[in-house]
Amino acid sequence: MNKILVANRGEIALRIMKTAREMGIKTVAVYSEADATAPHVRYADEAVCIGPPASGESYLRMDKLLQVARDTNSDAIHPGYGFLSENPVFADEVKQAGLTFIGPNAHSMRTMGDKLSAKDAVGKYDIPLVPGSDGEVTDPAVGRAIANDIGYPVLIKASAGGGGKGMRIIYDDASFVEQMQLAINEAKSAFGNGAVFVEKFVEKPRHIEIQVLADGHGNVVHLFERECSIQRRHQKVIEEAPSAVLTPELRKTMGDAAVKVAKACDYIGAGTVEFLVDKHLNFYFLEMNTRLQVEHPVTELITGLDLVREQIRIARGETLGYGQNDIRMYGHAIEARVYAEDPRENFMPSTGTLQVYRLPNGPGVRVDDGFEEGMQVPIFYDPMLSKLIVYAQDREQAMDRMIRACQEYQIHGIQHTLPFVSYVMKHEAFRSGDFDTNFVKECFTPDNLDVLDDGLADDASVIVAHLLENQETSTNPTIPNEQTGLWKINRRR
Ligand code: MV4
Repeated sequence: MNKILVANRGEIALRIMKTAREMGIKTVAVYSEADATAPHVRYADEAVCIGPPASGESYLRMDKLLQVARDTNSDAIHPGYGFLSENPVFADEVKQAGLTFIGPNAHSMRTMGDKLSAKDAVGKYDIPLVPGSDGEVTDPAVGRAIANDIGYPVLIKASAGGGGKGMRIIYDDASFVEQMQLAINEAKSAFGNGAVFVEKFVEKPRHIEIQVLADGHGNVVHLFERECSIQRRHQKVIEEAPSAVLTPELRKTMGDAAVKVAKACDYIGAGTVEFLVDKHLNFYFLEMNTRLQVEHPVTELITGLDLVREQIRIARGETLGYGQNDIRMYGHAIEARVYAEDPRENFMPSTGTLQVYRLPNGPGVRVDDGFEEGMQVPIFYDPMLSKLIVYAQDREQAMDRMIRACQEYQIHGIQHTLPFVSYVMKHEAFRSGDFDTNFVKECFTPDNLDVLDDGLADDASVIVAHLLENQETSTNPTIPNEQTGLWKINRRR
């Protein structure tokens, strides 16, 4: 493999290119007109514009991506996450064009992309599933009987849904039939597939996922878990490894189950098996993500493996070269997704220019990002600015390190979620490890931020003072920076 086309943008495009470069492999960036000045474009050995800003006219255009791959003599395509990463048609077309798709085969994507076929595939193995219907339910009377059997509340899920889309919770028998009809109609219009199934609603679950790696020679291992329960509206905000609640025994049991899930769909590459874990630590298979995930760095930090390197090695046909017993985990890693969103305004997307953008650094701090000071944050894509990842000996030190890194990280010009991250790191429920997927809903209101993040008021006053000072001498206000010394003089922390 001599040249990889990276069919993505932002932090993940850069992340992939960095490993490719270490491996002596050339990279090709593709970019939309909105990303012409983006770091991933400059980092690549070659870069080709593939169209207007809208994803549908650029990053999602299979024909253009394949054309660029041919024109540049690329021999492989890495899809990153999102966009075309879990599209089986794209995986097949890449292969038909004589290129290597750095990811699983289309069969695995199809099996896991449909929730019913996923449950069907893993049901043949000894993997715990949430109690519910055995397959699709079309007759509301049948669904109602199942619901009464397993007990309310129940969830109706669309087979073609996922990531929280196409779910409907039902609390009582009286509303079941009507709700199920609505769920079917919704699934038909949203996904073009009306297939639904019934599951017991697991209340206050934790979301714990297992990273797996499978080579093309039948070797499958797991790389332990990531705890991803801190999320809002099905968007993860904080992920960590290991989970504060898994015992070594449960870790092994869930890891073994995840390996079986991978085998159930003939998986090849890096994948993630999602489980729900209830308050009694019962776990249930939920779905499998057939891509490299946003939160992969926490696994890299506790295992010492480079997941992109493993993906590339597997795609080249190499064997893993190690077994389950060779893989160890050390220390504790936490990732915070930094979004261009205002945590004080119900996480509304915030747009603008990164007028000040200074990274934290020092022991145990990693930032994966795709922005630089002075850049506009484009409105066309995901509002994630960066991933702030910390690593330390244990969970306590990792949380303290995250708080320190949040203080060092300077982002001005747009609203962002760093104050929220600090808040979570100081919260008793998070510190003790006693939290679930309802944490944000139950434990966070915007009022919390101002009390705990005393640095923000300082930041605001420094900026206002500086702008006022500047107005007297210039019509062109500058931004406070290290040269002015203002940060150091005025800040208490
Ligand atoms: C559930 C559940 C409770 N019981 N299934 C949400 C996304 C999709 N992957 C499945 N999801 C859930 N399925 C049963 N039977 C609760 C959720 C859920 C959730 C799961 C993982 C992470 C965050 C979540 C937030 C709300 C609901």
